[in-house]
Amino acid sequence: MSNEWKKSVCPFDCPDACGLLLKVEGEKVTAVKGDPAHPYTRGLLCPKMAHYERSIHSPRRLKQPLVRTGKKGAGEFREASWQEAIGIIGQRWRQIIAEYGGEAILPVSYAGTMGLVQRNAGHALFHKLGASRLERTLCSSAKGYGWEAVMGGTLQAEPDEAAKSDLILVWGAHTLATNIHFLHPVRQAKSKGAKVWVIETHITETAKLIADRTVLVRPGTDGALALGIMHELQRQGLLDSDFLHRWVSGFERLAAEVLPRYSPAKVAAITGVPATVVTELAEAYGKAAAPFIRQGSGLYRYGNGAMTARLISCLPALVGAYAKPGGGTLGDLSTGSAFNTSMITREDFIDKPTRIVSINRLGEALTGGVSEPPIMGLYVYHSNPASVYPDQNSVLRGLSREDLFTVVHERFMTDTALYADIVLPATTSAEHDDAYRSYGHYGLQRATACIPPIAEAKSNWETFCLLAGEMGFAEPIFRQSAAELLDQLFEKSGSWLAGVDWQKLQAGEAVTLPLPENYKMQFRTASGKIEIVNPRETPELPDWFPPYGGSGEFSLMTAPSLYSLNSSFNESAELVAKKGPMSLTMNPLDANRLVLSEGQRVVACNELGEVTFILKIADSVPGGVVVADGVSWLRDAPGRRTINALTSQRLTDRGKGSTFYDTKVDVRAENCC
Ligand SMILES: Nc1nc2c(c(=O)[nH]1)N[C@H]1C(S)=C(S)[C@@H](COP(=O)(O)OP(=O)(O)OC[C@H]3O[C@@H](n4cnc5c(=O)[nH]c(N)nc54)[C@H](O)[C@@H]3O)O[C@H]1N2
Ligand SMILES: Nc1nc2c(c(=O)[nH]1)N[C@H]1C(S)=C(S)[C@@H](COP(=O)(O)OP(=O)(O)OC[C@H]3O[C@@H](n4cnc5c(=O)[nH]c(N)nc54)[C@H](O)[C@@H]3O)O[C@H]1N2
Ligand code: SF4
Ligand SMILES: [Mo]
Repeated sequence: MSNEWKKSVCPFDCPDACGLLLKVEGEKVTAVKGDPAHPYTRGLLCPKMAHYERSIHSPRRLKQPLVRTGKKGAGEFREASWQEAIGIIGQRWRQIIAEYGGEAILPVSYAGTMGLVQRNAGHALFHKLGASRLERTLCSSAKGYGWEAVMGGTLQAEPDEAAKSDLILVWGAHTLATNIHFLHPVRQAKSKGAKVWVIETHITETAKLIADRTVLVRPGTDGALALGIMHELQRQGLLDSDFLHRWVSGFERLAAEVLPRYSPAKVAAITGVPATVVTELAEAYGKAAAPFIRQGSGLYRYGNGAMTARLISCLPALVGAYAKPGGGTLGDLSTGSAFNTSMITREDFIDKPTRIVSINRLGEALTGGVSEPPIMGLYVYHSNPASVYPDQNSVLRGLSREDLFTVVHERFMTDTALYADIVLPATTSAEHDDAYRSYGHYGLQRATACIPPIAEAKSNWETFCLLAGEMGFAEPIFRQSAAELLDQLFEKSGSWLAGVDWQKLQAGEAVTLPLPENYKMQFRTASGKIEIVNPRETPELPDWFPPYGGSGEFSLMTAPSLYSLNSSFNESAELVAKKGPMSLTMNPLDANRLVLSEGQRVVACNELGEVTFILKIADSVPGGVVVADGVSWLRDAPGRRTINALTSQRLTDRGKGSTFYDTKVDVRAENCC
């Protein structure tokens, strides 16, 4: 029996995209470790992936297609062959298209796998069907929008730059849980004397681990804090005037029209950050030789998220940080332009433009909130809407519709799969071919299947090829393998990709997209300058305005858990046990006032729903804030609902993003009133 360590890549939606080594014995993966040869992840794995082999070979894996026999959501199914399941889907789709037109079918997918082929696998088929299109703005589109409004397509700092910084602001990022490898450059910088400030809504485990200073802001007020820092940089004479003069447009107008309104006292009143701390933070930022800002996504999931991103993107410009080795900012890297993914997504298959449905409003769309035709067919792959999309009650109402034909392609029986008419079993990354880029570093790596599919599981790509055959589509793309598609993708992509070490890439080793010299200073904007004033935006100048808020007493933080990734890894009893029961953490003074005690069942509620949690009390959480630990499956919920029964379908100011954190709740004992 062969027994070797094979290179692979972590497929999950995490900025780190770790290099993996999978120990393969016969047809089994028996162990997993980090690949020490990976230039950025350097052999370290997070706790979620330490036993990936147990997910791959979990007894809970879906093994064959299933056909619903009970009520929607009851989880009653019979086994079926692939041939039967594909036949049923084809027959129902043909009926729906005949009666309502192609737009009555909606594909729903997000980021269960980040692979270039498997993630984008459905687009070609759904374009051929004339289906509605999904606007995939669930994660951090407001953050991207705000960056682009100021910086255009400028490349962001690669993470290891932070090692050369003397001041790192970790701004709304739970790095220990969500981006563990960024701790490496942080530690290197700290060993050379750098200071780390964490800007958060509560004292996270990340803050406890790395922060020299922790600044707690009122949720959704970071834009005002950024303006306060800018006000103080100007007042204290810490601006880089040469840089501003040469590379920035609009600072004079910002200084004249906006900054006077953001004195430290005013900013303290908005943000809750003491005026003296605003002054000290500005002083530290302005005096640092090379300040670096690591932006998470939490602070942008608010009604004012895109504007917050615009404001924070301006900060480095005021002190010329983009010009300094170790300075600048890293939010999300958009390396997508390196790849000609239209070869896979095949927009050219769209006959006439079809309806676009927001992922953040799936609940509304499934319950009548769309123009004609109604959505009658739903195809969900590598996503778990019932758990992770906002307004769970609305999503579940939609999924419960007896007249909605739902197909779910999954690795496990998720909350969403329970509502399917047809469940199809999916492969894990160990069983299919793909290539992975990252949104947290400039690496790229190809991974080849290490073991055959478990039972009857099929990859996304194979499944869509079968469906294309069933629907009679003869385009050559539907007869190609994922490996062939990857070969073509690499061959036909642009000049950026041409710069990588080709042999290494094809051999499955990690490569890095080459960065031009002085890349942070090549401003890819319309004017070639950093656009603090942007004539294409309304308002032209960035300013702060409040988030949506709501009538509840507490701001609800839906903080990422160390032991799950969105809803993934909840299939593991071991990781769920490590996470512990679904908890809500509250400040001791608030708990006293509400006469609530540690360990009791409490209900958080607002106009959208009610969720039962087990109460934890800790002074790491300030008054007026409550913190929930990640996303759980309904099965593990002490009440009938999980966190997203409280979050809303409202969109961000720009970028059509989600507003998960812009959520207010009241909290009471479960058995009262
Ligand atoms: N373990 C684990 N890793 C993950 C994930 C996971 O669920 N678990 N999810 C993955 C995905 S899809 C993503 S997009 C990334 C996200 O990674 P992050 O950006 O780190 O996570 P976020 O959920 O966006 O929130 C980060 C922090 O923002 C804080 N925050 C919330 N509101 C505000 C605010 O108004 N101001 C400030 N300053 N801070 C605020 C929250 O308290 C939280 O600690 O992580 C990825 N990695
Ligand atoms: N309350 C709250 N909600 C959130 C967030 C939050 O911070 N708070 N975070 C949001 C963010 S940032 C994001 S990005 C979204 C993530 O939302 P999703 O992308 O839907 O992520 P997951 O919930 O992890 O679900 C992915 C599913 O894909 C399946 N899967 C994995 N690989 C494959 C494959 O190759 N093929 C198929 N067919 N299936 C596969 C997994 O088993 C898993 O059930 O959630 C969002 N929801
Ligand atoms: S989830 Fe992130 S940190 Fe963990 S192994 Fe995957 S890429 Fe690495
Ligand atoms: Mo995300």
